[in-house]
Formats: sequence, structure tokens, C-alpha cells
Amino acid sequence: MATRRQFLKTSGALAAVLALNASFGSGAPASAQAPTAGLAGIFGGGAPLGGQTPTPDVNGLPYLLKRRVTQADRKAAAARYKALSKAAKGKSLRGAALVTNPATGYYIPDYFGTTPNWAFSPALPKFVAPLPNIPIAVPDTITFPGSDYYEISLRQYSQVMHPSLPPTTLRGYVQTNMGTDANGQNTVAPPPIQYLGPLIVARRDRPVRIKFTNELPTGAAGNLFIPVDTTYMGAGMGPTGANYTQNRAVVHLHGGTTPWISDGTPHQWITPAGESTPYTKGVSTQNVPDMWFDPVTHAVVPAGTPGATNDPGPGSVTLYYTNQQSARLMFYHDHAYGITRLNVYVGEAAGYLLTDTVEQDLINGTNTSGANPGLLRVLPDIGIPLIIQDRTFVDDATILTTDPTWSWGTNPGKPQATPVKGDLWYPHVYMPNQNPYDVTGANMMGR
Ligand SMILES: [Cu+2]
Repeated sequence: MATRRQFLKTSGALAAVLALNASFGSGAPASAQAPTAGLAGIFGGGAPLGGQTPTPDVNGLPYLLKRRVTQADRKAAAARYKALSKAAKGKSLRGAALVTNPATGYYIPDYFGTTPNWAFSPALPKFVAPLPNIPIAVPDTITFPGSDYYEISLRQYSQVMHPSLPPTTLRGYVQTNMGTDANGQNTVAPPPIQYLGPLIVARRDRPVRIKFTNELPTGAAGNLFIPVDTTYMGAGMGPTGANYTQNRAVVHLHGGTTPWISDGTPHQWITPAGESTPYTKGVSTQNVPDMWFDPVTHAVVPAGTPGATNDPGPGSVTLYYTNQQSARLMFYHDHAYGITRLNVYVGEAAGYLLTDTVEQDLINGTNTSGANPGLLRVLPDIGIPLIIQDRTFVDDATILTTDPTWSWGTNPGKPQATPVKGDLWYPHVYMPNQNPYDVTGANMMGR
């Protein structure tokens, strides 16, 4: 009986882990979808599943703690799924195990069952769309002498990602201030909002200053349109018991040598002006101490202006990038606590190209830097920004078959969304490769 007692102990720990996972999107305990294989059937004196006797490990435990799933296990698991499908005689197994959580209205995720959770993008013919030009930000070089200044807003917008798709809802950056022209006047209009724009081109040792404004929608409209695992630290409940909002944002310069106040750490986010939440900004949010604003109009004012403040106004924060490093391609992206990966996936990322005299010498055939005595001219230019990404788009015709628990998108619903073609799809049920409830240890639908 020692084995049985140990198993029960382990089983408790496992249930706790599963409960944590299961609460994603549903808040339901994992027990609501206890395995049908029946633990009692294995350990309660009955014959082991499939007539097999599990091999105990060093702790005397059965396959529960199996170290890894072999290729043979995977093949056997696939064969079991095939046999089940055959037995169902053409009737779909999909969604058979779905149970609605009465407390939330969402389906309880099916971690070890036969419910799939993947997506086909709609059919997208290749080589039909021109390469999109990523827009380049235009620096204001006069407002903060010695620095390039940009006002960058974060907005929700939509863009056609492929001619076969309707517009996809995205979140991303747009410059809102005018750039400086050759005559020293701010007359150069910034480019309109576009996916993965605007690219900032910076020069070594010349700082970039940014006023970043979070203009995402507020209230329910501020929620992300891809699945948010609210059990993830910083994505759900905050210190007062209320949930953090999903429209929090801050910019981080990835790869930059940036002082901490402007690093865009996970605790330096801000919410849009007018958001109703106990958490309007991260606990480390700081403004740049030598950028001054009118307290009423929030316009930039010179240092020493009476009443001036470093606070650029509700929903805004200032950032200072030193650029004290050699030429390189970096990117700036969202960094908000608990939802960074989701914000970046929906579009909150753009390039940041730093050039220096060495690179310029290699472009121009000069030797200002001293590093190009041969006056080589080996670079054509600073180049064309090119970003390669992998995205899955919702196909409204197939999504509820391939992912019956899809509750998100721009038309979310309970227990299923009314799927919108072209929405971004994002994986949300983490079906493990292993299944401790199965005699082989492999999960039929796992990854
Ligand atoms: Cu990064």
C-alpha cells in the first residue's frame, strides 16, 4: 500500500498544478475534467489499463513520473487517436469533452482529451502582394537641441495583411509630431500608422528623446483580442484584488544602453488617459528629469518655465536613449508586466537602427572614424528595414472545428467567439506532451 499512499500524495500535488493551468480562461478547477481513464481503475485494485503493468520508477511510482515520451510513445498515441476516430464512424470527436464552466461561461480547457487547439490561416496565395515598406520616423532636431525628439503614440488600428484577408486588428506605434526640415523648421509630416513602424534611425552619441502616449481604447474595449492567461504573474490579479487592465504599455529599447528610468522595465507601464483602474501606472514609472511640459496644455516648454513639470500628462511618459554604443539594429517594443509577449504579438514592436562613423565611413569610402584607412566603400547604404515574422490568422470557416474553445478575437464570446476572419490567432490551451493518466505516458493530442 506504500505505493498507493505515495501516489495519492503525488496526485494532490499534480492536481494543484493542473488547477493552476485550468483556471486559465475559466477559473475552473482541473477536477472538473478529471481523466476518464479512472485512477481507481489503475490503483484501486482493478486491473491496470490495457492489461499492462506500469513499470515503477525509483520511488515506486508508476508512469506518472515518466521522464520523457519516446517517438514510439508518440506513434502509439497517434494510433490511439486514429482508432478512436475510426470507432466514432465519421462523427467528430472534437469538442466531445467540452464542459462549460458555470461560473465564467467559458469552456473548461481539455488538456488530456480529444479537443484540438490549433488553427489554419485562410488560404493565402504566395507572391501576390508587394513587399511593404516600413515607414521611417522623422526626427524633430530643434525642440531638444542636441537630441532627436519623437512623440510616439500607441493605438489600436487595422491593416490588410494580405489581399485575401479582411483588415486585421492590431496595436502599434505611430509618430505624431513633425520632423525638422533642411531649413530648421518642423514641417515634415510623420508617416501614417503601419504595422511594425515607424523605424527610428539614430546616430551614435546623439540621444533620442521620446514622449510616449498610450492611446489604446479604455474599459472593455481596452482588452486584448488574443487570449490572455490571467494566471500568469502580472496578467491577472493585482495587489488590491482587482485585475490589471490589458491596455497597459511601455516602450523598451531592446539592446540599448539605457538608464533605468527610461529602460521601460516591466514595472514602468502606463494606462491610457481616462482608464478606470486602481493601477494607472507601474510602480517604477519615471519621466526624464530634463524634459519640461506645461502642466495644463502638456506642451513642451523650456527649462526654467514657472510651473513647468516633468509629467507629460495623463497617459504619457518620457524616455531618454543615450545611443552610446556602436552601430547595430535594435528594436523597441512593449514591456508591460505580464502581457509583454501578447502586446508584441499584436504589433507593439518596431525597428531602431543605430549608425555610427565607422559604418558611415564604410558607406561613403571615408575615414572619419580612423577605422577605414583603406577608404573602402563596402556598404551600399544603411539598408532597407526588413522583418520576417510568423503569424496565424483566424479562418472563420474552420476555427471552431480546429479550436472549439476559441473565445477571443474582435468578436469575443462565451463559450465560443463568433469568429472573425483575419483576426490574429494565438495558442491558448497548453496540451502537454505527457499524460500521466495514460498507461503509455503520452498525450494523444499533446505537443
Ligand atoms: Cu526585448
